[in-house]
Amino acid sequence: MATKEELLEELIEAVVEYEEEDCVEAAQKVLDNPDVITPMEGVLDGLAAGMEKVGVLFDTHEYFVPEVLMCADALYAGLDILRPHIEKDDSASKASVVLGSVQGDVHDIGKNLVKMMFDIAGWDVYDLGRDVPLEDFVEKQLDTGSDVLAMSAMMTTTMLGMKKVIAMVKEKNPDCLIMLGGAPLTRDVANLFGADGYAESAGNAVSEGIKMIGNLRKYEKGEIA
Ligand code: B12
Repeated sequence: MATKEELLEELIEAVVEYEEEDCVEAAQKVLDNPDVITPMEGVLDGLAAGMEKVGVLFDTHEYFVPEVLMCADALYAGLDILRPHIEKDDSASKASVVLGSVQGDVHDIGKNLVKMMFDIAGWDVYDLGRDVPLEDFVEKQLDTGSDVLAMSAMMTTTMLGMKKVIAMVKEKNPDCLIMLGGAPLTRDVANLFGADGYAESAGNAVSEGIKMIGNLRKYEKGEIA
């Protein structure tokens, strides 16, 4: 019987080698081995980990745009298999989030994984997509009254737009909680921009969201200053 490490390695390799069919097969193997690995582990420690390796190959100029896009196709093919088998937590108290990649930024693979995590956690997710005009974040947050506004940026240039959105949203709705993420961000930068939260990966985005909401409620009750 295959070990968890072997199954993860197959997923990682299929993404890195942009082998869509292998990725589908590797994802199917994950489903066939429920005692060894969960579909969620397959997504986060297999597919997403593979894409992170692709990032390194891109940075070192071993891969270029076409390869990266084919790797993303392989990732999504695996995700199509695994995603339906990740149970949605309907017991969780409902919260809502407006989510998108900021203006000028077409990177949305990480954002889509974050979206999936909020979905699974039972949140209402309003996904604005990628390259989202800054004003659209403000408009959608006000329209939906979402608890959280979450923005993704993968470029040092586009992340500056987040600061503008935060100022615009906070002016109109100071209670809206804002969470940032994406490779060039750090918790310090998020704080500096005036955000309420930051998560470095999809795996901890939901817990960060819950923590932010909990803090706001405690603050409203006067339990924290
Ligand atoms: C895939 C990719 C692309 C794809 C995007 C496909 C798509 N649909 O997303 C394509 C080929 C189109 C592309 C194009 C470009 N790219 Co590009 N791309 C990448 C690459 C290789 C991987 C990014 C990725 O998907 N990683 C995998 C995912 C799973 O990880 P992630 O995105 O970091 O997301 C995780 C966390 O960050 C976090 N997270 C992400 N968002 C959010 C949001 C919230 C709220 C939270 C809580 C968490 C969170 O959770 C995620 C999952 O755990 C990176 C290299 C790298 N090392 O990152 C370059 C990179 C981001 N690209 C870069 C650049 C410059 C470009 C281009 C301008 C041109 C170019 N030179 O290729 C263009 C145009 C981009 C534009 N206008 O937006 C640069 C950015 C440099 C910078 N610091 O500003 C990078 C870093 C490469 C480099 N070293 O030059 N790119």
